[in-house]
Amino acid sequence: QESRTDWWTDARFGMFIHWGLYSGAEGLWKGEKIRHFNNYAEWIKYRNRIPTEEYGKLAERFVWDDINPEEWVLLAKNAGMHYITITAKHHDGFALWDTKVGSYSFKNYDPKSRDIIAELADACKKHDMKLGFYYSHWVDWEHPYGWDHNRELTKDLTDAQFDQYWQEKVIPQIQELLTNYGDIAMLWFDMWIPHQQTIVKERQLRQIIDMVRELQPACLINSRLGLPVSDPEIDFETLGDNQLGAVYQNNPWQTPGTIAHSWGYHALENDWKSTNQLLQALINNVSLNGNFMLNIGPRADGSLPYESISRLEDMGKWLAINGES
Ligand code: FUL
Repeated sequence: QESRTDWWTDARFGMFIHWGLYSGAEGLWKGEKIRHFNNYAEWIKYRNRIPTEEYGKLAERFVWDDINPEEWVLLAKNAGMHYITITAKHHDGFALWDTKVGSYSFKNYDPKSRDIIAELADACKKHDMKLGFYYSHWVDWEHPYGWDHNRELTKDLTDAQFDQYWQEKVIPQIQELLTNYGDIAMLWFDMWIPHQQTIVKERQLRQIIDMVRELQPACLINSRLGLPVSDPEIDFETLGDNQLGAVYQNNPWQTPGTIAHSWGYHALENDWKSTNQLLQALINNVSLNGNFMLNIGPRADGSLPYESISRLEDMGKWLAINGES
Protein backbone atom coordinates (compact mmCIF):
# COMPACT_ATOMS: atom_id res chain seq x y z
CA GLN A 1 0.00 0.00 0.00
CA GLU A 2 1.23 3.43 -0.90
CA SER A 3 1.77 5.80 1.95
CA ARG A 4 2.01 9.57 2.09
CA THR A 5 5.71 9.38 2.83
CA ASP A 6 6.78 7.14 -0.08
CA TRP A 7 7.98 9.96 -2.35
CA TRP A 8 9.72 11.62 0.58
CA THR A 9 11.60 8.53 1.69
CA ASP A 10 12.68 8.00 -1.91
CA ALA A 11 13.78 11.62 -2.24
CA ARG A 12 16.27 11.46 0.64
CA PHE A 13 17.82 14.86 0.06
CA GLY A 14 16.09 18.23 0.24
CA MET A 15 16.82 21.93 0.57
CA PHE A 16 15.83 24.15 3.47
CA ILE A 17 15.69 27.89 2.82
CA HIS A 18 15.85 30.42 5.64
CA TRP A 19 15.03 33.78 4.13
CA GLY A 20 13.19 36.70 5.65
CA LEU A 21 13.70 40.20 7.07
CA TYR A 22 16.62 38.94 9.14
CA SER A 23 18.48 38.23 5.88
CA GLY A 24 18.60 42.00 5.46
CA ALA A 25 20.16 42.47 8.91
CA GLU A 26 22.91 39.92 8.14
CA GLY A 27 23.44 39.14 11.82
CA LEU A 28 24.15 42.74 12.89
CA TRP A 29 21.92 45.42 14.36
CA LYS A 30 23.24 48.99 14.44
CA GLY A 31 26.77 47.68 14.50
CA GLU A 32 26.05 45.34 17.38
CA LYS A 33 26.40 41.58 17.17
CA ILE A 34 23.62 39.22 18.18
CA ARG A 35 23.22 39.31 21.95
CA HIS A 36 23.55 35.62 22.50
CA PHE A 37 26.27 33.01 22.15
CA ASN A 38 24.09 31.17 19.66
CA ASN A 39 24.67 33.42 16.72
CA TYR A 40 21.55 32.57 14.73
CA ALA A 41 20.92 35.48 12.36
CA GLU A 42 17.19 34.69 12.17
CA TRP A 43 16.81 35.32 15.91
CA ILE A 44 18.08 38.91 15.83
CA LYS A 45 14.70 40.55 16.42
CA TYR A 46 14.27 38.69 19.68
CA ARG A 47 17.85 38.66 20.88
CA ASN A 48 18.46 42.36 20.26
CA ARG A 49 14.93 43.41 21.22
CA ILE A 50 14.21 45.18 17.93
CA PRO A 51 10.78 46.85 17.89
CA THR A 52 8.40 45.31 15.37
CA GLU A 53 7.95 48.39 13.18
CA GLU A 54 11.64 49.20 13.06
CA TYR A 55 12.47 45.62 12.22
CA GLY A 56 9.88 45.75 9.43
CA LYS A 57 11.92 48.49 7.75
CA LEU A 58 14.58 45.92 6.95
CA ALA A 59 12.29 45.22 3.98
CA GLU A 60 13.82 48.29 2.34
CA ARG A 61 17.15 46.47 2.02
CA PHE A 62 15.69 43.89 -0.35
CA VAL A 63 16.82 44.15 -3.97
CA TRP A 64 13.77 42.94 -5.85
CA ASP A 65 15.28 43.36 -9.31
CA ASP A 66 17.87 40.76 -8.46
CA ILE A 67 15.76 38.28 -6.51
CA ASN A 68 14.97 35.18 -8.53
CA PRO A 69 13.78 32.07 -6.67
CA GLU A 70 14.23 29.96 -9.78
CA GLU A 71 17.98 30.16 -9.11
CA TRP A 72 17.45 28.49 -5.73
CA VAL A 73 15.42 25.74 -7.38
CA LEU A 74 18.11 25.10 -10.00
CA LEU A 75 20.79 25.03 -7.32
CA ALA A 76 18.76 22.42 -5.44
CA LYS A 77 18.23 20.39 -8.57
CA ASN A 78 21.91 20.39 -9.47
CA ALA A 79 22.76 19.35 -5.93
CA GLY A 80 20.58 16.25 -6.33
CA MET A 81 17.82 17.49 -4.06
CA HIS A 82 14.16 16.67 -4.62
CA TYR A 83 12.26 19.04 -2.38
CA ILE A 84 12.49 22.53 -0.97
CA THR A 85 11.11 23.87 2.29
CA ILE A 86 11.08 27.64 2.73
CA THR A 87 10.41 29.74 5.83
CA ALA A 88 6.99 31.13 4.90
CA LYS A 89 6.83 32.64 8.38
CA HIS A 90 9.69 32.33 10.85
CA HIS A 91 9.54 33.26 14.56
CA ASP A 92 9.66 36.98 13.73
CA GLY A 93 6.07 36.66 12.49
CA PHE A 94 6.80 38.23 9.09
CA ALA A 95 5.08 36.60 6.09
CA LEU A 96 7.01 36.11 2.85
CA TRP A 97 3.80 35.80 0.84
CA ASP A 98 1.10 38.36 0.10
CA THR A 99 -1.04 37.49 3.08
CA LYS A 100 -4.42 39.07 3.70
CA VAL A 101 -4.04 38.21 7.37
CA GLY A 102 -2.53 41.13 9.24
CA SER A 103 -0.11 43.60 7.71
CA TYR A 104 3.24 42.08 8.62
CA SER A 105 4.43 41.03 5.17
CA PHE A 106 6.66 42.35 2.38
CA LYS A 107 3.68 43.74 0.49
CA ASN A 108 3.05 46.29 3.22
CA TYR A 109 6.65 47.25 3.84
CA ASP A 110 7.99 47.58 0.32
CA PRO A 111 5.83 48.49 -2.67
CA LYS A 112 8.43 47.01 -5.03
CA SER A 113 8.21 43.57 -3.43
CA ARG A 114 6.65 40.54 -5.10
CA ASP A 115 5.02 37.38 -3.78
CA ILE A 116 8.15 35.27 -3.50
CA ILE A 117 6.20 32.22 -2.39
CA ALA A 118 4.14 32.34 -5.58
CA GLU A 119 7.29 32.67 -7.68
CA LEU A 120 9.00 29.85 -5.86
CA ALA A 121 5.92 27.65 -6.28
CA ASP A 122 5.95 28.31 -10.05
CA ALA A 123 9.67 27.60 -10.34
CA CYS A 124 9.30 24.38 -8.35
CA LYS A 125 6.51 23.20 -10.61
CA LYS A 126 8.55 24.02 -13.70
CA HIS A 127 11.55 22.01 -12.47
CA ASP A 128 9.69 19.11 -10.88
CA MET A 129 10.67 20.03 -7.35
CA LYS A 130 8.36 19.41 -4.37
CA LEU A 131 7.60 22.43 -2.22
CA GLY A 132 7.02 22.65 1.51
CA PHE A 133 6.60 25.46 4.01
CA TYR A 134 8.23 26.09 7.33
CA TYR A 135 5.68 27.86 9.54
CA SER A 136 6.45 29.00 13.08
CA HIS A 137 3.11 28.28 14.72
CA TRP A 138 3.62 28.77 18.48
CA VAL A 139 6.37 31.30 18.43
CA ASP A 140 5.55 34.68 16.95
CA TRP A 141 7.38 37.85 18.02
CA GLU A 142 5.12 40.20 16.09
CA HIS A 143 1.63 39.37 17.27
CA PRO A 144 1.01 40.73 20.78
CA TYR A 145 -0.36 37.34 21.85
CA GLY A 146 2.16 35.11 20.07
CA TRP A 147 4.28 32.89 22.27
CA ASP A 148 8.00 33.09 23.02
CA HIS A 149 9.71 29.95 24.19
CA ASN A 150 11.62 31.62 27.06
CA ARG A 151 8.55 33.50 28.25
CA GLU A 152 10.70 36.61 28.41
CA LEU A 153 8.24 38.69 26.42
CA THR A 154 5.08 36.76 27.16
CA LYS A 155 5.13 36.12 30.90
CA ASP A 156 1.47 36.95 31.51
CA LEU A 157 0.00 35.60 28.30
CA THR A 158 -3.37 33.96 29.00
CA ASP A 159 -4.87 30.96 27.22
CA ALA A 160 -7.62 33.17 25.83
CA GLN A 161 -5.14 35.65 24.39
CA PHE A 162 -3.04 32.93 22.86
CA ASP A 163 -6.15 31.42 21.32
CA GLN A 164 -6.96 34.79 19.80
CA TYR A 165 -3.55 34.83 18.14
CA TRP A 166 -4.12 31.26 16.98
CA GLN A 167 -7.55 31.86 15.47
CA GLU A 168 -6.81 35.23 13.87
CA LYS A 169 -3.29 34.62 12.55
CA VAL A 170 -2.10 31.02 12.57
CA ILE A 171 -5.18 29.24 11.23
CA PRO A 172 -6.06 31.70 8.44
CA GLN A 173 -2.43 32.05 7.34
CA ILE A 174 -1.90 28.31 7.08
CA GLN A 175 -5.17 28.16 5.19
CA GLU A 176 -3.84 30.68 2.67
CA LEU A 177 -0.64 28.71 2.24
CA LEU A 178 -2.59 25.52 1.63
CA THR A 179 -5.01 27.16 -0.79
CA ASN A 180 -3.14 29.60 -3.00
CA TYR A 181 0.11 27.90 -4.00
CA GLY A 182 -0.77 24.56 -5.61
CA ASP A 183 0.34 21.23 -4.18
CA ILE A 184 2.15 21.56 -0.88
CA ALA A 185 4.33 18.56 -0.12
CA MET A 186 4.94 19.24 3.55
CA LEU A 187 4.45 21.61 6.42
CA TRP A 188 7.43 21.90 8.70
CA PHE A 189 6.31 23.30 12.04
CA ASP A 190 8.85 24.48 14.52
CA MET A 191 9.58 24.23 18.21
CA TRP A 192 11.31 21.29 19.70
CA ILE A 193 9.36 21.32 22.97
CA PRO A 194 6.38 18.99 23.55
CA HIS A 195 3.23 21.09 23.53
CA GLN A 196 2.41 20.20 27.16
CA GLN A 197 5.34 22.34 28.25
CA THR A 198 3.89 25.32 26.44
CA ILE A 199 0.71 27.30 26.26
CA VAL A 200 -0.44 25.33 23.21
CA LYS A 201 -3.43 23.02 23.57
CA GLU A 202 -3.80 19.73 21.78
CA ARG A 203 -7.13 20.85 20.32
CA GLN A 204 -5.35 23.78 18.66
CA LEU A 205 -2.84 21.44 17.05
CA ARG A 206 -5.65 19.14 15.89
CA GLN A 207 -7.29 22.15 14.30
CA ILE A 208 -4.23 22.50 12.05
CA ILE A 209 -4.22 18.80 11.26
CA ASP A 210 -7.90 18.78 10.31
CA MET A 211 -7.37 21.71 7.99
CA VAL A 212 -4.33 20.16 6.33
CA ARG A 213 -6.14 16.87 5.80
CA GLU A 214 -9.10 18.65 4.30
CA LEU A 215 -7.23 21.02 1.99
CA GLN A 216 -4.14 18.99 1.08
CA PRO A 217 -4.61 15.37 2.16
CA ALA A 218 -1.18 14.31 0.89
CA CYS A 219 0.77 17.06 2.69
CA LEU A 220 3.25 15.73 5.26
CA ILE A 221 3.35 17.06 8.82
CA ASN A 222 6.47 16.93 11.01
CA SER A 223 6.71 16.07 14.69
CA ARG A 224 7.64 19.59 15.73
CA LEU A 225 3.98 20.39 15.40
CA GLY A 226 4.15 19.35 19.04
CA LEU A 227 2.54 15.91 19.01
CA PRO A 228 4.56 12.75 19.61
CA VAL A 229 5.90 10.84 16.61
CA SER A 230 3.60 7.98 17.58
CA ASP A 231 0.58 10.11 16.69
CA PRO A 232 -0.92 8.70 13.46
CA GLU A 233 -1.12 12.16 11.92
CA ILE A 234 2.59 12.84 12.32
CA ASP A 235 4.34 11.76 9.14
CA PHE A 236 7.94 12.22 10.11
CA GLU A 237 10.22 13.06 12.99
CA THR A 238 12.57 16.01 12.79
CA LEU A 239 15.87 15.39 14.48
CA GLY A 240 18.14 18.24 15.49
CA ASP A 241 21.54 18.95 14.04
CA ASN A 242 23.19 17.39 17.07
CA GLN A 243 21.32 14.11 16.76
CA LEU A 244 22.85 13.03 13.48
CA GLY A 245 23.01 9.30 13.34
CA ALA A 246 20.21 8.51 15.78
CA VAL A 247 18.37 5.45 14.52
CA TYR A 248 14.65 5.72 13.97
CA GLN A 249 13.41 2.38 12.77
CA ASN A 250 9.68 2.78 12.99
CA ASN A 251 9.04 6.29 11.79
CA PRO A 252 10.34 8.16 8.81
CA TRP A 253 12.70 10.91 9.94
CA GLN A 254 14.96 13.61 8.68
CA THR A 255 17.70 15.85 9.96
CA PRO A 256 17.65 19.51 9.09
CA GLY A 257 21.24 20.69 8.75
CA THR A 258 23.24 23.78 7.98
CA ILE A 259 26.24 24.35 5.74
CA ALA A 260 27.36 27.06 8.14
CA HIS A 261 26.32 27.69 11.75
CA SER A 262 23.49 30.18 11.29
CA TRP A 263 20.35 29.28 9.31
CA GLY A 264 19.65 32.82 8.14
CA TYR A 265 22.38 34.68 6.25
CA HIS A 266 25.07 36.00 8.58
CA ALA A 267 27.72 38.39 7.27
CA LEU A 268 30.26 37.28 9.89
CA GLU A 269 29.76 33.56 9.38
CA ASN A 270 33.03 31.71 9.82
CA ASP A 271 31.87 28.22 10.63
CA TRP A 272 31.59 26.43 7.30
CA LYS A 273 31.32 22.65 7.11
CA SER A 274 33.35 21.02 4.36
CA THR A 275 31.76 19.22 1.42
CA ASN A 276 33.19 16.05 2.91
CA GLN A 277 31.45 16.60 6.22
CA LEU A 278 28.18 17.36 4.49
CA LEU A 279 28.40 14.25 2.34
CA GLN A 280 29.16 12.23 5.47
CA ALA A 281 26.05 13.65 7.09
CA LEU A 282 23.93 12.78 4.07
CA ILE A 283 25.34 9.26 3.89
CA ASN A 284 24.90 8.73 7.64
CA ASN A 285 21.28 9.74 7.46
CA VAL A 286 20.47 7.74 4.38
CA SER A 287 22.26 4.64 5.67
CA LEU A 288 20.03 4.82 8.75
CA ASN A 289 16.95 5.25 6.60
CA GLY A 290 16.62 8.98 7.14
CA ASN A 291 16.51 12.11 5.01
CA PHE A 292 18.75 15.14 5.05
CA MET A 293 17.41 18.64 4.48
CA LEU A 294 20.32 21.00 4.00
CA ASN A 295 19.88 24.70 4.52
CA ILE A 296 20.82 27.77 2.50
CA GLY A 297 20.45 31.33 3.77
CA PRO A 298 20.21 33.69 0.80
CA ARG A 299 21.03 37.39 1.19
CA ALA A 300 18.49 40.19 0.81
CA ASP A 301 19.22 40.31 -2.93
CA GLY A 302 18.57 36.57 -3.25
CA SER A 303 22.25 35.75 -3.80
CA LEU A 304 24.19 33.13 -1.88
CA PRO A 305 27.67 33.00 -0.42
CA TYR A 306 30.24 31.26 -2.58
CA GLU A 307 30.75 28.70 0.18
CA SER A 308 27.15 27.47 -0.03
CA ILE A 309 27.04 27.33 -3.80
CA SER A 310 30.32 25.49 -4.19
CA ARG A 311 29.45 22.86 -1.58
CA LEU A 312 26.04 22.18 -3.08
CA GLU A 313 27.53 21.91 -6.56
CA ASP A 314 30.20 19.54 -5.33
CA MET A 315 27.63 17.39 -3.55
CA GLY A 316 25.63 17.27 -6.77
CA LYS A 317 28.68 16.09 -8.70
CA TRP A 318 29.37 13.37 -6.16
CA LEU A 319 25.74 12.25 -6.21
CA ALA A 320 25.66 12.17 -10.01
CA ILE A 321 28.39 9.56 -9.89
CA ASN A 322 27.56 7.71 -6.67
CA GLY A 323 23.92 8.43 -5.96
CA GLU A 324 21.01 6.25 -6.94
CA SER A 325 18.39 8.50 -8.39
C1 FUL B 1 14.90 26.08 15.16
C2 FUL B 1 14.72 27.58 14.96
O1 FUL B 1 14.64 28.24 16.19
C3 FUL B 1 15.89 28.03 14.14
O2 FUL B 1 15.88 29.42 13.95
C4 FUL B 1 15.86 27.30 12.81
O3 FUL B 1 14.70 27.68 12.11
C5 FUL B 1 15.86 25.79 13.02
C6 FUL B 1 15.67 24.99 11.77
O4 FUL B 1 14.84 25.41 13.92
O5 FUL B 1 13.92 25.58 15.96
